[in-house]
Amino acid sequence: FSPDKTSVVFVLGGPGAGKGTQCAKLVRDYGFTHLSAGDLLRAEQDREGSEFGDMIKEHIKDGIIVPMEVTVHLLENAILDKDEGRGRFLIDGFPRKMDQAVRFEEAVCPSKFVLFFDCPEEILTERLINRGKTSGRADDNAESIKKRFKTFVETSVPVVEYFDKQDKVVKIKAVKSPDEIYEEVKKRMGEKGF
Ligand code: UP5
Ligand code: MG
Repeated sequence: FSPDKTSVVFVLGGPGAGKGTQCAKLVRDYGFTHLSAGDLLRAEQDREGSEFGDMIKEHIKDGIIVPMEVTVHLLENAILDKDEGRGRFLIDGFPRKMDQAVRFEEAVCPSKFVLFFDCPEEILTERLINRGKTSGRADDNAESIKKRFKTFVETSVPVVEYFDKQDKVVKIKAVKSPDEIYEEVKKRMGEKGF
């Protein structure tokens, strides 16, 4: 693994903004390796013998951010594990707190840019309540969704602003259909040289 030969793109946006949905399309068309911080945390939570299982579970249900050491460690391992020489990673749902952003870029790899999916809270709530009927996710219920939004506004939006000051944010309106949004994503990826 060599940071010089690696392209890391952070994918951010409120809960339900379509990060996972758009990442799947980018994996198909651009050969990215997709790493969702939330998925890695849920897998660690369920891993037999994990010392962090209960802690992760509580944090996810309350929509608050798991201490960064745990998440950065999981991401770093996944990057080393899945580095198949293509060197393109989408890091989905991370960093969502300033300390994570600084630590990851110092200790693992600086990001090329940030894809930020922007969508009003009412629409996101509707998507998540809807998904909650079948997702089995412990945080797809009205109470957890409210807490996830609070964390997003108070803790994660400042991260987007931090990258915006570095001119690294590609902001995409995420209200239309997944395919329409993806057309815009492809256009903006092209402008970034992909
Ligand atoms: N959908 C998607 N796009 C649509 C569109 N354009 N129109 C209509 N419907 C659309 O999509 C969500 C739902 O909407 C799906 O049903 C989809 O079909 C539909 P999805 O693509 O899953 O959106 P995504 O942005 O990925 O939503 P997700 O719920 O995964 O976002 P969160 O950011 O809330 O969840 P995540 O898994 O990243 O994090 C969960 C928790 O983990 C956090 O709350 C936190 O407690 C913890 N966490 C940390 O502690 N640290 C981290 O670094 C990361 C996570
Ligand atoms: Mg997701």
